[in-house]
Amino acid sequence: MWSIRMRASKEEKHISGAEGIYSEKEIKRVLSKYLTRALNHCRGKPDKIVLTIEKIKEEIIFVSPLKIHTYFSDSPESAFYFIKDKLKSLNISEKAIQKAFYVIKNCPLRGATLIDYLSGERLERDLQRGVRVSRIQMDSKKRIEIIRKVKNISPDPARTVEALTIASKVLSRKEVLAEVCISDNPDYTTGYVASRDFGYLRITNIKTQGDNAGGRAFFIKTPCEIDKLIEFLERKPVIVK
Ligand code: PML
Repeated sequence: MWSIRMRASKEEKHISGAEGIYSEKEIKRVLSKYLTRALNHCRGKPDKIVLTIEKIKEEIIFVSPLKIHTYFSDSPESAFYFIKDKLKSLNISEKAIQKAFYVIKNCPLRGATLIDYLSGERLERDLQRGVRVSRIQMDSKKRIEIIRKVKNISPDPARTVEALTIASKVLSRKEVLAEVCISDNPDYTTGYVASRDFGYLRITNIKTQGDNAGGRAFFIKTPCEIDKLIEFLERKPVIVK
């Protein structure tokens, strides 16, 4: 199997990205799909596109997808209070929640920020980049099943599948208590909060249309071996099945 990744940027600023695990015979098709995506993004035309095709040499592990639910919020304010409630039910502190939202809204990162669930301290080694969850794929049958399930409620079912794949890998680690995600796409106003307890909880109107700010925060139960966790999130091949 092969890991294929795409990253498009303009003047070093992130425009779009995609990735998956594929068989050799799928490489050509996927490259063309990723290129089309890189060149046609609402954040603008990139001046650099990096495509990485890497043979996977280590064992692939399989994890289950989180259960999907949707909460229909009517404004970013009510979305925020809803998320806060959910995170507090997991004993995540007010300080940690405020920090996560501050980073998501003010620090454009390629990857996610890792937040200590009590102190609110940022735990990732590279504060400019964050932690990029990589080497992931949704099993093709599962993908069809999930697309069918969300096609009437998600404006972009493929995006929902991608995000669910990331959240399912991330929450397969017991050190991670929860994830919050707001899309950095100005046209995509549905985000989510996820945990093993309440699943993948999509939230409409998490931000207003046209807002470029977005990102991911993972709440980490400390003490933990942070380097091992980062290595898993960035390098371990995982198929969600
Ligand atoms: C959903 O519709 O399920 C939410 C997906 C959030 C996607 C975040 C992103 O743009 O990558």
